[in-house]
Amino acid sequence: MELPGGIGSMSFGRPPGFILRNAAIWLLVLGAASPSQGASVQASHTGCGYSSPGVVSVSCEFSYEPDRQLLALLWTPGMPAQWHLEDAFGHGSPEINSNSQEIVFTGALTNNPVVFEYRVTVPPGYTGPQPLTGEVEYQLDSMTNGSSVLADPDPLFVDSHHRIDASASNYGWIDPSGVVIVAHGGSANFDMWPDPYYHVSNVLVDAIDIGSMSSYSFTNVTCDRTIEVVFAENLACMGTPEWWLAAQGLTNETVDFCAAETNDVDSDGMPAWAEWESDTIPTNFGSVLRVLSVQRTGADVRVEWKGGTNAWQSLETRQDLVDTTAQWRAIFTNEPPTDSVTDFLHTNLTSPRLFYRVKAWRQ
Ligand SMILES: [Ca+2]
Repeated sequence: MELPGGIGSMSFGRPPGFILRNAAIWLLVLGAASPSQGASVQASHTGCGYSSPGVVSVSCEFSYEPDRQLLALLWTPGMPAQWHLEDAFGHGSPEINSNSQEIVFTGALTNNPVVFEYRVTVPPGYTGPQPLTGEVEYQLDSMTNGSSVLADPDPLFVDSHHRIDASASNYGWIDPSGVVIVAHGGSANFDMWPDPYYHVSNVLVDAIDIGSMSSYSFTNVTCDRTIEVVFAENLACMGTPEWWLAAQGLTNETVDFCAAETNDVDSDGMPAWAEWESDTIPTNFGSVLRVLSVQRTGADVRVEWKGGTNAWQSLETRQDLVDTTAQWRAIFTNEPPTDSVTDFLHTNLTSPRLFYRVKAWRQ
């Protein structure tokens, strides 16, 4: 092993002539040689896939305690036989050393983390997952001897094929769905199909929202990928869900959704959009949000009303309808599921006159 120039005092704990065949054993030997140096370092590498023949790129990162100086670094990739370490570039001017086995750093190691990339040529005939390892020797200024870590993950698997995980929220589907296998560098197209009265709200590719679309194509796939489609309900002009208007039979070929939501087909005084908000039936005159009675007994008032069962309700009161500075004030909030008939006792009243109203809404 040759170390980079300028650090001749560096001394690794590996006995001279020790031949590394098993990374776990090597780590054990070094750990015994440097038991209490207390360095906090982390090495990691990422790579996705390869074609055969072709090239695989591996991104590497080595980080250490921020108040330390990195004196030396040596990165030894492990890879399938016949795979060839080609070149490297990044922080510290990494180069492939003369034995084509190790990456040495010929420049100043002033970055923390040290970030670099190396490339490996893959000969013909390889398919499927292949392991890559990274054995990292280093010395910080706080250490009398060098030490080592294995790059995480150990091993890193790269693959000639990749998977695209395709999934959909409720109210639609994506085609194809589930796990789709794609060759390295290949393509795959996905179509989004919302249920009736729904639309594509968001498409997330690798968990990043890229907006709304009816299809999406991956090209030059070099890593595992994900795609997820989220559907949302279509809303008429005033916010009433189209599926609800259709389910209530309020639309036909001549009535569009925005007209349907303003109609009051059961003549109960509530247009369809208000019946949606209060969860009452827009085709049933008796199903409507309405105050049934207001009864005063001494200083108490009992208010009774009817409505739906799956909307929020609040009972509000006000002393004066003319005075614009007077505000409606909520005295009771009814959280769904509610009873279809509710009453509330307003107690210890001193005002000679009070008005009440009931409000309903969906969340
Ligand atoms: Ca009704």
